[in-house]
Amino acid sequence: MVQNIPKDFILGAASSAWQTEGWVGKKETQDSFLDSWFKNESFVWHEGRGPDVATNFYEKYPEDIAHMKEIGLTHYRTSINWSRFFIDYEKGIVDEEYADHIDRVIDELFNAGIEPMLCLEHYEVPTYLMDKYGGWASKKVVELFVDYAQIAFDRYGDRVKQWFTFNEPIVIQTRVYLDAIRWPHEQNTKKWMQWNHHKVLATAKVVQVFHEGGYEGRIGVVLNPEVTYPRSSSPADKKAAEIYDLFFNRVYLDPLVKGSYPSELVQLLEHHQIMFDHTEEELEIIRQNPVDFLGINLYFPKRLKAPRYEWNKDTPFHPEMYYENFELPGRRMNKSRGWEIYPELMFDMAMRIKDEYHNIPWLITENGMGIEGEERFQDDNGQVQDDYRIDFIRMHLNQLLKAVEAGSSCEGYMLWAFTDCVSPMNAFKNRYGLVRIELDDERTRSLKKSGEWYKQIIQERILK
Ligand code: BGP
Repeated sequence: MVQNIPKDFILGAASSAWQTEGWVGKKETQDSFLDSWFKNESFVWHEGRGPDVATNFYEKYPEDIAHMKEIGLTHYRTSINWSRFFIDYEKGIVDEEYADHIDRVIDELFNAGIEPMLCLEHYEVPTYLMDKYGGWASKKVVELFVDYAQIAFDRYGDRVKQWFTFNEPIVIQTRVYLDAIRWPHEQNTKKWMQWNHHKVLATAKVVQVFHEGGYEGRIGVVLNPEVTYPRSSSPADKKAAEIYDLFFNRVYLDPLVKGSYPSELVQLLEHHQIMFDHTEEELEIIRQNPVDFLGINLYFPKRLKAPRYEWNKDTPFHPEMYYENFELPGRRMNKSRGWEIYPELMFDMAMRIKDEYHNIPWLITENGMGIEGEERFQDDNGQVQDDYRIDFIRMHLNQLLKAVEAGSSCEGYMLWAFTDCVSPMNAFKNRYGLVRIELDDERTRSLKKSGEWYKQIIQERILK
């Protein structure tokens, strides 16, 4: 297999503010949801590690960007930490010290020949807004987010041309309010939907501000739609996959790309009395302001089958009433993360966007392989010999490039993550980076074998 990688095809890497920065310079009043969760329930975080130190990117970013330059990344995606960006969230008073840090990171990236892409929220909703307004349950928070976006565009828009509102906007409320597996453990399915709607609405409003403000570049959202595969061709299994798709994928894809929620979803929400509070005006704003492009995070396939049991009527409604997960016997697994490896999903997602979402411009904003105990693979010089990661990237890129040949508008691939970093709960258990981070006080960095390989494919533009 030898494939040419188109000249302009993005070959980058991603991370987020909270998963790398650490708390150096953070004020006590600037906790995000993640910081508070970590403070309140640190025992669920692997080895008690979390966002407090992370990779200390806040101080070490010049070293990381030097590594990015060495590898030759074309783009780097990270987020602005909303919770650290303000001293006063309601009056919009910016923390100049933190905002300068973002300036320095942007400039350093450009000096290294790397284009930054910025996300306005990668789960970093401020705790203050959670406590005072209930977070994204509140329309006030939608307004404050739109104000924040405008301030960020005004400040960085002269240099940053590619923006995203959210990273995986469905995730926090799914874990917290739908599944109730995370602090503060409140089960509330209607609130889950309300958060979803408000993040859709906030995206549409920010798109409007971006376009009306005449900022240069484009504005999108990073979604994590899963490619659904029914267990069998039976109508019951197919229906299970379709309903899953409505609740977890189309709930964002349809309004943000096509301008409206799927009517089948609306019917289900009404039937189960979890329809979100909204106005006609809000739906109109969503209709008028689709995103310019999409980032897609894609790791594993979602296999589904029809449920075997009747739903217990005393259990609050959960979409799981309509489906069960299906584990394909013999599937290839990343055992560290418990995720199936199925590279074909890249091609399948690309064809779906082409056929059902008018081939809107998009790119893979995350894909990668988190592996536990990577020190096992360090050679005598301490370099991680991560051939498994090279194979993983190669297989996924191969499928993506095939999709491009088949007419997909996919513009690139960004690996999660550039350096090892902190995962929610798993912390540093599974390592994702092209660059290893030691957990010493210095957070010492070293390039893995995959980093050298990535450098080579970026230089040669050939995938072998
Ligand atoms: C995505 C998130 C990232 C990152 C990644 C890896 O869903 O956008 O923030 O964490 O998944 O997953 P995990 O950290 O759970 O191993």
